[in-house]
Amino acid sequence: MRPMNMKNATSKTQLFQALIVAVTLLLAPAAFAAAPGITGTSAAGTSAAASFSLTAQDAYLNQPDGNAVYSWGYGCVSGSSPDFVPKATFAFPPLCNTMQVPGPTLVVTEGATVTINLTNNLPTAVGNTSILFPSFQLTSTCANSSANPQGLLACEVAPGQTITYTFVASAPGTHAYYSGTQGDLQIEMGLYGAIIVLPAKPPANCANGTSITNLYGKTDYGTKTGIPGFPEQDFRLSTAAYDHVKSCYDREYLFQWAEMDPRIHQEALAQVQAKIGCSAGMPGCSLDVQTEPYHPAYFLINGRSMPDLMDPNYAGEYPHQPYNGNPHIHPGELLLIRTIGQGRWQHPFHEHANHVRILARDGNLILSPTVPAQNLAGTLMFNTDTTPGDAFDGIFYFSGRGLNWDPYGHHPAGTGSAIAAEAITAISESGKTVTVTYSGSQAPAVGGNVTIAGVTPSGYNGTFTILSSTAGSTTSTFTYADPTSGLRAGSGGSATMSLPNSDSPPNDPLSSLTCTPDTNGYNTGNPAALNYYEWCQDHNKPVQVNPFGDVASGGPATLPDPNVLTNGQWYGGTPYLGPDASLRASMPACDTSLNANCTTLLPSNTQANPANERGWAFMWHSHNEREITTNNVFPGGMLMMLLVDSREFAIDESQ
Ligand SMILES: [Cu+2]
Repeated sequence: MRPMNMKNATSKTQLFQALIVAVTLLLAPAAFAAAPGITGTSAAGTSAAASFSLTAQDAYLNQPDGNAVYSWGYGCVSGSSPDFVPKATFAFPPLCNTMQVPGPTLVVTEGATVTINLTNNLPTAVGNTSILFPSFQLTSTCANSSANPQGLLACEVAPGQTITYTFVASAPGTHAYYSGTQGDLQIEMGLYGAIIVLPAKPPANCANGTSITNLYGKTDYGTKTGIPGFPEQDFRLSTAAYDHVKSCYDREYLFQWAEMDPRIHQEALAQVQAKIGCSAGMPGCSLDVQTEPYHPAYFLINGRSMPDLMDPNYAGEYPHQPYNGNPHIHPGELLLIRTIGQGRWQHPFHEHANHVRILARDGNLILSPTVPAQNLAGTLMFNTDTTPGDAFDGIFYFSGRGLNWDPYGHHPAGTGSAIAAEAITAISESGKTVTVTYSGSQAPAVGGNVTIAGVTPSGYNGTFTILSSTAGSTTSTFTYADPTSGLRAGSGGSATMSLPNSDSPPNDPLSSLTCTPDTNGYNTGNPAALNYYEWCQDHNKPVQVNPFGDVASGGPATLPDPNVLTNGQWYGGTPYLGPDASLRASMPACDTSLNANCTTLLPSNTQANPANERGWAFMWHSHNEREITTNNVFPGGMLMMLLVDSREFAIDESQ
């Protein structure tokens, strides 16, 4: 946790803001995780009673511009030790602070009797608070006492007092909870959260390995091909979102959208501080914060803004904002998107890469009127608006179908050879045949490509086809036909080419896979195959381009200048072009007087990605441009990146 005074100091200049954003983007690890929450006193997966002890308190929320914004939120009462879910191991220990925004995600099972004890530990001048559970019928009655008076919308709890709400978790799905007291102020200040109700009887087909496409539980996955990280931990809360055969999912993420107007928060803080020590219910012991006009400057997903939301769940920098927003899937997997519109505004949530099939709204599964037991009827949406107080569940998947690019990054030659950049020790020309001698004891394949860079004169630099090659004990040679006339000899530089039998294992374990299309065009014959669910029409059309990838023949794409197109480490709106993009982004310094085409593109942009990661990044964001800024600085606000990685890359949701 950074000290507050430091944060405030750095917020003073735009320069520092920009720098902090840039540095944070560079350092942000690839972090991705599920829908973390707490289960109260009964375990998830049972319909037994679930009891939660919550408190409402104040604290400060960290924003990427350096601000620490005074806020109110629900949390776990001091000293309580709830059960955290999912049960898989997180990189940072799960934590339920006494105040967090959003409030703790309450995970219960359909049919459970849910008891929530809420203690009002907000500053006395704030007055009463409460919780509304808009999807459920309360079974508790209101005492209508001084401690628990009946309010306009909810039974409330006076300062320092506790109230108990009970209801039966009747409807599976994603639901909101939020303050039912002075909502224009209390929800704005952060008093909101989510309830996830898991189906009591998830359909059997959702666990049998045919309906699901993910790699969880496929114990031999990766071990056969020497790929670390498999089997992956299972971060799902269940195998199905509803008691319906078509509601299976492979991964799930919860996104709560809300905005903040810092002026309201400053006014609340000033009034709270001016009334410290006042007695509850006495004249003057209340707030009069103007909630109009409304000019939000912070646009939050799960209480954080870009880029903070890409940091891990429970990361120490955000003691009161434990949940991140960082979806991550393999091609073909079914991603359950749980979304709630909190706050006051509607937000145009746009999922790039594919449309989203709406599964349910506020826990109401949308079924076919003719065959409801088998078929769903939710619409396919380009943009899934979030509406205040409204939740939806949607199913998303990405196969790469129709892109004309292979998201698996296969090597067309099928050799699995390693790429090497070798130092050139001599270069000579006879006729138009160039002989290159380089350090190394391996010869590249004839017919493969080599890219020469840094040679003087620069006419030798470029990408050429190898005509012949000879391996030696310390140096080896190859030849190519020079399209430039008049050159005699050169010096310096390096040659980048594919070399067989490298000491390192083949860097592309997918290199010699076959793709056999089913009737829909996907490779689904063997669920254990590395390229299971590949769209076969694009097989062997890798995104990596020689010399930066391991594709000797080059690929269909040329990497854009990251200074032009990137948002920090991610390629904004364009496919992330694989691990070898890092090489280009971090090329050693070069002398443009010797080679006009050499570039030094620093700071590098993809270094944080694991070496074997190759996939695609897509912005998932608000389509309101203002909302992808933080205090008017881009990038920020409601912006996250969906990462689609090929199946050889083990997705670690532990962060
Ligand atoms: Cu968009």
